[in-house]
Amino acid sequence: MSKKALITGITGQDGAYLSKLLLEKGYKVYGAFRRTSDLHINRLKFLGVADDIEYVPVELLEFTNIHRTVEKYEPDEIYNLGAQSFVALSFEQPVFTADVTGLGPLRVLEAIKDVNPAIRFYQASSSEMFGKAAETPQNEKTPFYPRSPYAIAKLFAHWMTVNYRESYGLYACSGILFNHESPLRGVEFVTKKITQSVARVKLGLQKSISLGNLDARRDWGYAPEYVEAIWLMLQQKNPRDYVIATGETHSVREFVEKSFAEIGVRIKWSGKGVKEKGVDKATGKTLVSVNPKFFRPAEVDILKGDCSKAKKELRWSPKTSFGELIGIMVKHDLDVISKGL
Ligand code: NAP
Ligand code: G4F
Repeated sequence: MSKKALITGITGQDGAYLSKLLLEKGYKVYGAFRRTSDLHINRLKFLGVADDIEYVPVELLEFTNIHRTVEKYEPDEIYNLGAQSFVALSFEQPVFTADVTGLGPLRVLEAIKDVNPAIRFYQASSSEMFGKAAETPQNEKTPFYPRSPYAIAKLFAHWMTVNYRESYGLYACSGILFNHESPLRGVEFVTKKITQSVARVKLGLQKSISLGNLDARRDWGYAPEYVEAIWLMLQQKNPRDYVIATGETHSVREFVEKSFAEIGVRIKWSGKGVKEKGVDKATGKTLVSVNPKFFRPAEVDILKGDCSKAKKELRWSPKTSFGELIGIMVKHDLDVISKGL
């Protein structure tokens, strides 16, 4: 009999790629979505899997709803990907973020404990939990120092996952995933914002791009590979937590330069701080400027992961390079924007 998986956050980037992976593996997939005026399943449609999912309304703020869903659908595995996932917004909506991103997973854990403790649980934890990191690269033993309401909420959920595993024997894993991107990434995140803007500049639809901290460094990987690691975590003999990362770190500035290089433009930087500009070396036109409105009250300066444990125990390793990832994203954006999609 095929396994049953319940995925929260089905409409998001990872929800789409994970659904596709699980369907290919023969799973019955229940897609938990929060009710809005429109069920936005564009990512699932893009991957050609929208019609193969059974949609279930699940609100992470509502315990009774989660409990009934777990009881009714009897999943073998629950992947909790649902969250208020945008770090910048968490400074504006800290209480909401704490509730959805922090308490949401606890509600799911409680439902599992109550209904069927044999259900396997995955929690989408984040490298943001390392924050002002005590060491580089970061691994499963690196101390946490969260720098945003989002990261603090994720840390609460991380420790709850560990606690329910240790207290009640649940098969519960926390995947500490570093930034992972794709053509399906939300437009508010810096990578997609850059690649989409670069495509629009190339097509004459936009003149320039405004960004925040150009010096922040992230470990950016390719989302379709990261959902494989997520699935692998729930297939082991024993539940454990894993860092998933590429082991490379790059600045936002490098991301900008490489993205423009994809359309044959070389960027020359001048000025400092909020006066800094990135100009087209050939034409002198300003293509990049800094707007302090994109600065965060507290920043995470550098993230770089060490995924040795996942390599050894899950036999997972990243494949797509930083340059390849940017190439995939810019090409996709050029393609869909030029077709008016
Ligand atoms: P995403 O594209 O922003 O998707 C987030 C999902 O959560 C969406 O489906 C969203 O539904 C859903 N959601 C939000 N609030 C909800 C609520 N109150 N009840 C139920 N569902 C709710 O995020 P992602 O990039 O796929 O990331 C998946 C998970 O991994 C998130 O938990 C994120 O925090 C975590 N994570 C991501 C990364 C990364 O680099 N992508 C790295 C580490 C951890 P709507 O479509 O209705 O908004
Ligand atoms: O793309 P970002 O918004 O991603 P961030 O904050 O690293 O969070 C993402 O990755 C986490 C994993 O580490 C996930 F848990 C989380 O859910 C999310 O998926 O920002 C990346 C960096 C930041 O340092 C930010 O200050 O880019 C900098 N940045 C500079 N200009 C900008 C901008 N970020 C955004 N979103 N927009 C800008 O204009």
